[in-house]
Amino acid sequence: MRFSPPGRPESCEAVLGAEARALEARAALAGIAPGSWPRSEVRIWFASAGLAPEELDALERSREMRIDSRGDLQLLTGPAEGLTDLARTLPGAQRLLAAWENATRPPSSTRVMGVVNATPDSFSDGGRYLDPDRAIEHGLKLIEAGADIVDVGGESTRPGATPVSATVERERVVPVIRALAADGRAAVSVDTSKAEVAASALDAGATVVNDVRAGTTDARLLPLVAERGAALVLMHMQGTPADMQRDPSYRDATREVCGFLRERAAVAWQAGIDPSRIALDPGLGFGKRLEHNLELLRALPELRSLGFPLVVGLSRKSFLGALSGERRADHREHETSAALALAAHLGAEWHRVHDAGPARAALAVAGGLARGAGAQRDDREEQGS
Ligand code: HH2
Repeated sequence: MRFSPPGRPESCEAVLGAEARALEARAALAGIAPGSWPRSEVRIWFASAGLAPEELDALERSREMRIDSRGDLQLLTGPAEGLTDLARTLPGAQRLLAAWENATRPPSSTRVMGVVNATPDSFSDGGRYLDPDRAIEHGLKLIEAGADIVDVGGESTRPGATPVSATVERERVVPVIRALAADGRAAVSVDTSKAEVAASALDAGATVVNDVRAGTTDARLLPLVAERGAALVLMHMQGTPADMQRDPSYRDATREVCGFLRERAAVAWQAGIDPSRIALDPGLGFGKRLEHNLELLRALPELRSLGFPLVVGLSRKSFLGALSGERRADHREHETSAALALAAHLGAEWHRVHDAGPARAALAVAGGLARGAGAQRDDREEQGS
């Protein structure tokens, strides 16, 4: 089924389109940061099953483009101009070009999403902000420190956390959301998978729904988001918080996470949510071992080939402690800043963090590095003033 709401760039339609479903375009492999690969040269991994035999044939016959087989994947290299020429007549080449452009486009905007956990049991700050006044005060501090969005949650999703009812979750988040939305300086998001909680949060002024279960557990959630015109974060999780860290396993983590997010984005789109209001999150720490988290971080440029902004929540997570040896989650601020700057360099646009100030500083450094000469000029001006 094809669906293309007005205003959506053709490229994303091409990646999500039904006939492209089988296409595993792997653009900009690990180590190639968005914007850093010369855009005049194309380097795309794809599964040949995603192209019609005559399309593959035409690509192979092209004098400018080169295809190398690596297992079940093909690596296409050559000048972007050559692929653009082929794309005029070959739909398969069009899809490959679209995936490449999405993966390598410079990040459009970076956003800091400050976490407000109105819970007794969150993994790094459980119990500190259960009291609504303290949660509001914390949210305001995050905004002052530079958060563009504050993400308010009333149920912990740490491994083994006890689920709470919609009534309890709503009572925890609504007063906090109402106050932070009334402040007006930052957007407010609600971290929930329950339509009932999301509806009350949107009534209280939230404009973003962050669902770590990507709309898979409550069939009313996506239609609600569509009807209210809210933005939506769809996150990947393997298993449930109760069992996700027992034995996470993947044959190909990148491909599975990519496939899941693409499918959920398509379902959200079909439910009537404007694609320009969808962001995707690989769900670091949710049903993932250390190696899966690292692989997914390295694969951020590939995940961008889906054409949606990427949200990354790595703040204080245990895989960072596994690397540095820091056992206390609330002492992992340096690990968080280092990983955040790398994630930004690889194309993450929304950064979900417990401390907004250090995140802003890390983003300023990553942004300066990406901008190069322009940033140096700014520095000189600052030094001279
Ligand atoms: N991580 C947590 C919760 N919500 N949402 C998105 N989109 N991405 C994430 O990585 C993510 C998330 C876990 O962090 P936290 O809220 O601090 O902990 P807890 O779930 O224990 O409340």
